Amino acid sequence: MLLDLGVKRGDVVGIYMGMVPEAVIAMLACARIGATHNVVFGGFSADAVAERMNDSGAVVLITQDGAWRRGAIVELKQAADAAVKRCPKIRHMVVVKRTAQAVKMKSGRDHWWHELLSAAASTHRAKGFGSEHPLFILYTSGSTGKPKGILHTTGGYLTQVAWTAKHVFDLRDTDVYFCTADIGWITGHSYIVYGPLANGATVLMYEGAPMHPEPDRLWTMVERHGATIFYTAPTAIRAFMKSGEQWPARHDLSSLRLLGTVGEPINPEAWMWYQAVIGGGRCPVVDTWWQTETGAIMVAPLPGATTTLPGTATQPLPGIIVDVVRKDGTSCAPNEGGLLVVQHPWPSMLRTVFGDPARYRSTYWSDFPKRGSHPGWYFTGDGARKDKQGNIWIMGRVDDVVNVSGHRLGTAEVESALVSHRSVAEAAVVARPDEIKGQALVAFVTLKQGASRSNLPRLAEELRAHVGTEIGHIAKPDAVRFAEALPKTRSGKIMRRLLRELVSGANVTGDTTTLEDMSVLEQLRDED
Ligand code: 7RM
Repeated sequence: MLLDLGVKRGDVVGIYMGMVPEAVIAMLACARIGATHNVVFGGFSADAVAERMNDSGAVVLITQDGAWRRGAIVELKQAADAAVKRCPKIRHMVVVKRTAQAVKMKSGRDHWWHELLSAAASTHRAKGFGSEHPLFILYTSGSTGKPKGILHTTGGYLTQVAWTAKHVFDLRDTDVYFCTADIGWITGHSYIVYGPLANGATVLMYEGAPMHPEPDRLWTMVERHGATIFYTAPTAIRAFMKSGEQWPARHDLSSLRLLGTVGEPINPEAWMWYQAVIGGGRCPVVDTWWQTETGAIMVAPLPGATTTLPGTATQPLPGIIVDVVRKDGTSCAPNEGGLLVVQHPWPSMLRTVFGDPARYRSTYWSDFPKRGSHPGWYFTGDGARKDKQGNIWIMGRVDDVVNVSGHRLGTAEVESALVSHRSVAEAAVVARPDEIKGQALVAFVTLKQGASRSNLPRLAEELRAHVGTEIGHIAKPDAVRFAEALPKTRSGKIMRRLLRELVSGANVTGDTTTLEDMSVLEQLRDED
């Protein structure tokens, strides 16, 4: 189909779809003909699509009429139309029929997937390409407003995603592997599509929302399909904890034999809950640290070989050389907080920021540059500490690491302490400038269903005391603010930058295009 539309090797093809099989088929079709795919998450707006298509120079956009989400239609074709108006290089749109409501088709430009397919040749011989041939561009947000087009290539990327999928998930032929990520994120690329499929795995892919129509939606599917491996994010685990154990308890989850997490530090409480309630105490939990930029898992236990510990992704995988260092590049002492660097190239590393090699250098390679005999290190942007056993404890992005009265604290640690309190569902901790301490902590907290809201000032005091007991008085937040919800990106990451701007008395000025629900921010601001 793509060849019939004149797509050539090296052309960029946009994919703006929900979680339908055709999305994976489209990605693999690009790979077969040497086109570079640029998947944009189906929850993004027309503006976000246009920006990403134009930045990458895409010539074709594959989309669908609509996607199903909580029983309603997400109008993808409509949004794609609005986007493509501003994308002069896009020559064709291919539209999968999924929801079948009426959509406008522009003749000559727009084509139905099923019509192109019935006209296309029924066989195609996959072409071979060099290992450094571009495979995909995936946009990710940085500290500035403009998203970065992370470029991955073919050989090294596939080598590392295939190896890590096989060994970190202990993937076997009999497994039914279920990863809840969306293919619009790197986790979907590497651990729904390329890693498992390169191993010939059976992959379970789910189109809808995790809590719809009820909070046991995913457990229904684990039971029905006999899923054996389950990979999700801490934010989802905390949401399941919040809705209560009765939901997983309704289902036979005994098919599960391995659980994974990714995306943010997992607080030990959530790790224990996941292990006990979902894993029935039988399943190893693999906490996997990696990034869009690293392409594949870098730090994680090898089940059966590595001793796991709640809250740490444990040790770098074989061949991955990381360290926690000070700003001057010297190694930190055990448990001393520092910067997580990768000191040796790895197969699936990003090759550049598409169209902006200067930004690639300055973002990743300027903190520990190549100089004299120093080879130059990759800076992850994450703060971490390494314990005596060599386990890596991620403390969050460095902008989430704060200094209170000369003490270096990971806001993630304070959050983890807060979440270990019986009333707390989720917490986000940020710093505001403080004349005496340098920085002071403000905690935003959402409460579990059923937690008493009758005396919030007393609960705030209790939470401060609780953090005092868990970490030490230095970590006690100066203020605890109760919220209905926390501002999150569509992939579930708490946008601490917005909270930081809010508590610093500054206007929230930065980019908010990745915020899932704008009203959450308004609500917090009104209470200010
Ligand atoms: C895979 C993914 C990357 C950032 C990374 C960290 C955080 C990811 C973990 C984690 C603690 C983990 N790619 N992060 N995994 N923090 N423990 N297991 O999420 O590009 O979207 O984000 O996510 O800060 O730098 S990403």
